[in-house]
Amino acid sequence: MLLSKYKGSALAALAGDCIGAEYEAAWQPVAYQTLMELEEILKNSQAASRRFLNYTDDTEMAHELAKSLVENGKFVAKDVASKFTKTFFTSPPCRYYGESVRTVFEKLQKASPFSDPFGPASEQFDGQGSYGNGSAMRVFPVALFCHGNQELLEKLAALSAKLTHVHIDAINGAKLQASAVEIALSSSDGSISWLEFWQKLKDLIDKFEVDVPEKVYTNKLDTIKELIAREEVASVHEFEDEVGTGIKATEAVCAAIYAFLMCLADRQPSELSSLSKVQQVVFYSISLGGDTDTIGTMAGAIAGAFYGDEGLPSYWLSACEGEDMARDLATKLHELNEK
Ligand code: 8NA
Ligand code: MG
Ligand code: MG
Ligand code: MG
Repeated sequence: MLLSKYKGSALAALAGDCIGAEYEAAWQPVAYQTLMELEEILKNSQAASRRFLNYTDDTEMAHELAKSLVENGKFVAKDVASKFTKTFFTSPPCRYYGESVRTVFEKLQKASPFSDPFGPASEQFDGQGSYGNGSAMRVFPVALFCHGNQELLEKLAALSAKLTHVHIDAINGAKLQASAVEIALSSSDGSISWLEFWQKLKDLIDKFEVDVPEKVYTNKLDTIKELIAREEVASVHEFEDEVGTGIKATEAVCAAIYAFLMCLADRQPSELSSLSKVQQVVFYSISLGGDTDTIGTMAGAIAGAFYGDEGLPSYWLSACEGEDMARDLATKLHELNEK
């Protein structure tokens, strides 16, 4: 069962990125009907003519991080920095990296062999660091690697973030997203209510933000609870106003958590009712619009870790570039964790 959760996390993260990337540039809510039309296309296409969906920076970086953890059996900052940098400069244009992170990789490459892996990130935005969601979008392998050890998870989520993102909101976003995947790995469908899941996240964020003057995550998690408990489902526009779906870690991470918790609370839209739970979370998260590939990949990582890989249809996975790699890395991270 745990192996199914590992595979579910890596594969749903992949599907969320690949499917979400189809709508990334629109920056608009995505209609359920549009998503269900894609579902029909994927379901009915023959293997030979199957629509092929490329993954983006989210998966590319997550897989490099996972490969480094697997190869070294521990987090080695120089190796992760080296892998991130090498793939950045050799990957095709369809990866659509964030606009500012290029500067980090250019500086890392110049200073190769990566003597100061955390230096360039700390110079971003006049020393403020990036608050983009790039730290959280790629963090799920840390949760798979650290399963059962929350202290190590928090440490490695922060360290892996700091290679590109030193802003406290980006670091806390990575810790929160990794923690959500860990809670999902550690619990099972039917054994935890959405409110209990939310409370676990709230207890952690209270700790992460204890010294942060502007408690953005704390406030957004409170808003999320209020929105889910409310009788009428919030419109996507209201969600956008109250929480946000943009490239800031504080927005995209909270949007992914909201989508997962809404489905756990059985408040997902009826238009998606023919789908499995994992599929519903991925589609619902993308429907929120904004940074769709990143919200999709993070919601997928949580949902797959919770429900396992059974609900992921083969016609989804075979349409996604990187299926074999995701499966292989999940299996190896599971083996490592068992040792
Ligand atoms: P990043 O570190 O370059 O941050 C992304 C953007 O956030 C920057 O270019 C800035 O505009 C803004 N930003 C971040 N920190 C600050 C700050 N301290 N002050 C002012 N502005 C700031 O990259 P990242 O890795 O965080 O980005 C991840 C996102 O980029 C993901 O959604 C990923 O999918 C990708 N993305 C690409 C496209 C595209 O079409 N190229 C579109 C959306 C997202
Ligand atoms: Mg992306
Ligand atoms: Mg906004
Ligand atoms: Mg994105």
